[in-house]
Amino acid sequence: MADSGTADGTAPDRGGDDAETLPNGETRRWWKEAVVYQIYPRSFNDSNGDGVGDIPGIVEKVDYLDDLGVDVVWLNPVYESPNADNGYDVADYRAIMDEFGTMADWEELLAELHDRDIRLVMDLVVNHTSDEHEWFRRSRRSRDSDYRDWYFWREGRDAAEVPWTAEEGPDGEAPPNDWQSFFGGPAWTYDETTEEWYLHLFDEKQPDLDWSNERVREEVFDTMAWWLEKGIDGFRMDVINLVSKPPGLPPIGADSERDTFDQVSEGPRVHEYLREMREAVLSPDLLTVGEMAGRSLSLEHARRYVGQGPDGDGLSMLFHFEHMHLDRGAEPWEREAWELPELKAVFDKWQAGLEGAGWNALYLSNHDQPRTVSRFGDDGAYRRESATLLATLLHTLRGTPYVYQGQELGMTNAPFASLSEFRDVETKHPVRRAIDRGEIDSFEAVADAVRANSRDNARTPMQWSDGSNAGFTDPDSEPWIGVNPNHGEINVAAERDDPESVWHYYRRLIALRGEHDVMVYGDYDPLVPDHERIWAYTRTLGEERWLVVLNASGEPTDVELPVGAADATPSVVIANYGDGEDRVGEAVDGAFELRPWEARVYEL
Ligand code: ISL
Ligand code: CA
Repeated sequence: MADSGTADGTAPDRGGDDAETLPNGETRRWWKEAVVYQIYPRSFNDSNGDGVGDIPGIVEKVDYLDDLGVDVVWLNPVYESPNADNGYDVADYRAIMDEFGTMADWEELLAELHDRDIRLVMDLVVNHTSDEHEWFRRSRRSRDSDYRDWYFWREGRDAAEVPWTAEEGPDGEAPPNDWQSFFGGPAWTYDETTEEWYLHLFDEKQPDLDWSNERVREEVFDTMAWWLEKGIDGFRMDVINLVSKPPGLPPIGADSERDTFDQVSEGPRVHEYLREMREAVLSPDLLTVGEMAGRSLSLEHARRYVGQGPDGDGLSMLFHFEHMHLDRGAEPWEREAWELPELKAVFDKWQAGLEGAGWNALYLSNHDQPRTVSRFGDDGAYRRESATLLATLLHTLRGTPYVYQGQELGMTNAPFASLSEFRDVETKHPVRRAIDRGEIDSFEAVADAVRANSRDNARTPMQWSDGSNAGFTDPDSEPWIGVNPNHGEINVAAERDDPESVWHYYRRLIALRGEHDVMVYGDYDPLVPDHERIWAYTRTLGEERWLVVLNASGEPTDVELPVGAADATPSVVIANYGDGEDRVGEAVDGAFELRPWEARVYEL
């Protein structure tokens, strides 16, 4: 791997592009070989006892990250913010939020990471700003402010003439169109100062920037250049597929199957804007990952986003949401049933769909999603087995794995007992609103579904120890969100002491990726796609061939796989039952017997 920078925070050399090509035509890149660790600073480690995680707290844990072996840290937003949406409402892109520390603390973090060859990727939140950002303050002042057209200001409609309504706003006036905020209610807020409405796809404190304004794009690119100058290694781009709004902001219409995400994602100029960004500030040596929110992203658009040729937008990779929508209904209190073949089909589609065209980002959870083991595994009797099986999956597909803090411990969803224990706008606002409007009876009536869906599951504090507050903050302090009561059993200290733990298994997987090109670059070929319990595939690079066999169920399962192993007794690379020692030297002949949630990786 290339040198990843120096202790004083200097960026690694981004010089000439003479990247090596592998036997299957894949281009070698550091960000393909990397494992990314995502840190949600508010919930990671609190250094000063105010109950809120902070940057000095992350600095204290840099050696922890180094021991785990990760190559990159993606930091959720740490910019100045009133925290209506935990930092996704940025008031100043070039300053650090007071609660998290100072710019000097951030610089120290970058230097400490680079010292250990760990790179740093920052969150770029530029679909919207905070309403407290200077640009919006000015925009709001008058209809002829210089900043007016940095945002979307429109006159209301006559409520008698349109089918949509809003509770707020002057009598008889409806918002400019029928778009809905992703956090509930209309996507427009009426502003008395100038008697117009402004657009916010998220919270009313998150007004959308109008990217069709060239000055907006220039400011965004300048901000990016400013952070790159400070030595960072890339960006995670928040809802970047929403930045080009359809001209005229057309309403969705009553009987349409479409929702607001469908209406605003992959807008007409999105690729043009990203190519402009690529020209202005990006390079193939940066890790750039676009968050492509919503359920309507097509492979065709995806290939353009990650295309590295002259017509591509040049992002390193993207987050799609297809697997995230399998179990979730339209509202926070709605759930959908799903079966394993559907989940496999989503991954098969994206593995094949980007082959030769771009690179996958692999994730099973993040700060917006429930915990991986509770959602796709079994957080009861087979917590360790299912968490390690899911870890095997994450690290053996083709793409770059993203590990969300606590996932390496098999942290679980939390037992929130009442609505007041939640902190997230995406949970609280829609549920309160639906109760007020009589659409649901009470929190208790929908508690199970809300608990299963909530983003707050991911946001309970990192479990460092079995002590009070899980070692996240001082024992006497009040954490900003409750600690999961299972920290007595699930915590870093205990798992580091136990060689059989989820943590040690993650550590081994991460190390393996650094040693085997086939694990990173190998072609992916699915086996038994319709099997209801078994997930199996091969990875092939030149002469090397690996087989991954996963029993994604709590039942012992037999399976015949058409693998045609050259060697009848292939070696086990890694396995989650006693490291597969009991299988060494065992003939496979394509017939496998797997224990509940058993995972095995063979070298054929
Ligand atoms: O898909 C979701 C939940 O299942 C959404 O929360 C989705 O992740 C979100 O709409 C887009 O997320 C990003 O932008 C939001 C912010 O609240 C999220 O934390 C961020 O990841 C607005 O900036
Ligand atoms: Ca703190």
